[in-house]
Amino acid sequence: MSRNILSSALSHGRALTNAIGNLELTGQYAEALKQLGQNLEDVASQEPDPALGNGGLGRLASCFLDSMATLNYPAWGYGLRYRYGLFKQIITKDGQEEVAENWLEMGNPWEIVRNDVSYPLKFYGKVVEGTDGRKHWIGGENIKAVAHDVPIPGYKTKTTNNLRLWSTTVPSQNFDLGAFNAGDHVKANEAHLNAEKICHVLYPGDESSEGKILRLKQQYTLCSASLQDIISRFESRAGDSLNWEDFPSKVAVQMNDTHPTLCIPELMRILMDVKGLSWNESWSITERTVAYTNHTVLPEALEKWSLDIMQKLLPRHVEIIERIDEELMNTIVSKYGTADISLLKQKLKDMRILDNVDLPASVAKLFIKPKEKKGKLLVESLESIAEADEKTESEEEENILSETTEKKGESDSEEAPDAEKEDPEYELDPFTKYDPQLPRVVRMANLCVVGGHSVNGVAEIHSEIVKQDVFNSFYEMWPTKFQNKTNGVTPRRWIRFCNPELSTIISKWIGSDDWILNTDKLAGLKKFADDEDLQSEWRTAKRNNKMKVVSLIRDKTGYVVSPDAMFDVQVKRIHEYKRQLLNILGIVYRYKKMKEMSAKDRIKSFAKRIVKFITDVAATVNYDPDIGDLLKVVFVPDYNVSVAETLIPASELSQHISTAGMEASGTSNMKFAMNGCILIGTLDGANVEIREEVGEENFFLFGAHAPEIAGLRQERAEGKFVPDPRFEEVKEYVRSGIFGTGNYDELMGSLEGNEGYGRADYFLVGKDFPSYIECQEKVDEAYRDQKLWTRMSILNTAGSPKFSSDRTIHEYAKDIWGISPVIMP
Ligand code: DL6
Repeated sequence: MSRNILSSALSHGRALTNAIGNLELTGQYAEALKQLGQNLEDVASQEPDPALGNGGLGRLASCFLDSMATLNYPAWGYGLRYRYGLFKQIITKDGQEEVAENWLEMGNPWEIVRNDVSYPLKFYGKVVEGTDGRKHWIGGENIKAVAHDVPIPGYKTKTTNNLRLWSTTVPSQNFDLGAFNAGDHVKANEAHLNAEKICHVLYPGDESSEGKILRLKQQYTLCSASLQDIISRFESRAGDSLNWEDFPSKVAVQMNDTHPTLCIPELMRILMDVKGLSWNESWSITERTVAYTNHTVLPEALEKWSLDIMQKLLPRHVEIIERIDEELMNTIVSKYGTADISLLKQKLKDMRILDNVDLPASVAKLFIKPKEKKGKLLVESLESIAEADEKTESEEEENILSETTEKKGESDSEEAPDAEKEDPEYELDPFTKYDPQLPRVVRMANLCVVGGHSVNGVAEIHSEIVKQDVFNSFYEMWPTKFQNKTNGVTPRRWIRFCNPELSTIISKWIGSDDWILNTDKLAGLKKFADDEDLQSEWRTAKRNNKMKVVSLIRDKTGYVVSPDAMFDVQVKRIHEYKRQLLNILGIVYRYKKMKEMSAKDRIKSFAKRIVKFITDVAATVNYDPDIGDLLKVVFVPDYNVSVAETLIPASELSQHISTAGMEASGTSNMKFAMNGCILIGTLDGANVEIREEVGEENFFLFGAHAPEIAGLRQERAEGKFVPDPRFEEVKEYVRSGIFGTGNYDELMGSLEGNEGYGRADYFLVGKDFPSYIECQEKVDEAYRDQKLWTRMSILNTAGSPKFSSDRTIHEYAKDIWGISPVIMP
């Protein structure tokens, strides 16, 4: 049995401290190093963070791998071995500079290169039908994927799972020796370069068509190599008793977002074209094997691939996708019938996998309408629809794709109705035809929902949005497919190892260190939340962690910050919906107010353009003698897991301030809460559940709620929004040039919807600004009362048991993969 997570990104962090921590050997290891004249911290800091991911998606996958090994689940991780990360970030006076992140420069001692485990892959070429009746994909570019294995040791267990990363090269016979010897060294190396560049960079730029092709090649490499590997293990274990029907009970493939969607047509291709199974057999196996986790509701982040590019690169997969799409359409027609033709049209538009691609004749002919007379459609009834309408709903659900498959033969033989020729009074609704002005695309998320047996969101509110909004038509069709799996983070890396001092205090007060495996025990801290001794130890640990951050900031930026100030932190990829702009404008507002106050009243306390704005504000505020230590702003460059491990334990307040309904979950919010940091946030993603768990009095809430957002946007678009004077004041202040010569007019304009500045404050910074700064005032007041603050901090840790990835993985294992732990003998 194996359960496999396929992820385009992984954010592992350093391996050494994690490995010795999970083996419970940290003390002995440090002692041994000491005898060699070294210290553990220095040695550990030599290890570069693997640059295999850049955000929450990849970090979640790494937490899952830790939990799967710790809980003894037989599971593998699969990913790509990128040579370079996204980029190394350098901050200059002009803003962000990006240079290649060469994390493999000194090699990687944690990987085992498995030259004995490699698989052939193909791109381009054509499809022919063989004499055996099977389709054969021939010709094209041949490459090979080579496995690199990274051990994932569990905590307090013998289980060590495997993370298999693929690199790409050419099959050895492809080296063009002739060209090389003839002196054409570039040509001789061309095939090598083409193959190897697939794994050169994490998320390569995809503005150009070369970039798009490269990304699609990456996705296919991940899917094909991993599936070939999984299948080869299944076959070798089955031996003589190989039965493909057993496949879904032995294997699960979890697609971490849509990047591995090609698993669906690739598994179909292998089962049909290589193993000789029928369409129906292959579909049934694929559908029961594959499951999909959605990680975003942003329409622009739901992947769409150009059908033309895909057709060139993966011709056989496009044939398979076309057929899945056609069968889906038949299913939709069967379910909705033709009584309400505009409903049927809407459902086809929502759910089709292919967008802007001709409807097949059998479906198109349902949309014949009288010429010129708009609105009313004449419906031609098909026998097959009448038959399907008689079926019960459950029969339909079970047979959804297999029954329509049998009808395909019939529909294939039908000629496209030429309405004009048959009757000049009638014409096909234009929506049935390809519009050459628009691209033809494959909607990967739709393919995932159709091909997977389970679809899950990553926090309760997000899973509701997935059902009620993003995939509502699919939810109506297959309600039981949809579920929620609230994210979690591993308490090993994210408390025990990154915050040893706090961990020791927790274990002392709870009476054991069982909480590392059973976070429910953290709730035992609640009864001591007001205990002065615990409070004092808790504050000392926080302060010691803050001292580490003082050094980190000095080393990375040159700024000297005071450990007496409140450490108020936002760590997130920069994106408009995460509203770093709201945060920095809040800071500008505070700065302005401080400048206006007498000294004794003061208390301590997009993409590139936003980075520049933040660093410009920092440069002004931090050198302002009127402000001194009362407010410091630091942009920590080149954020990664190791930086987070220092920053999070030291944070006192953290910002989770996305526009409600837009952050799928967030996982740093969980890490902060576990480490006794209090959250300021909107009712979004996992914030909602964190607030429920830690208690609403221990969470600083502000901002509009998700159901209000559409109405507020509408109000804004209609010019009915009246901005708060404090919001106007802060924008004016920025425009006055106080933060240097940078052009902030455009940035501020984007919050107003001035002509030329795009969407009118789509993320509602202006709307939430007053409640945000008022909430910050409540934060300041609470921080003045250090007893109250420490109590809130303790109750955040005590209220965070739910957010262990162990809980999340147990839920995936039970509800999606159907497996139990297997203890190593
Ligand atoms: O589920 C892990 C992580 C969530 O915590 C974040 O809320 C979500 O933004 C992130 N999603 C992605 C996918 N792409 N986008 N955008 O990274 O997943």
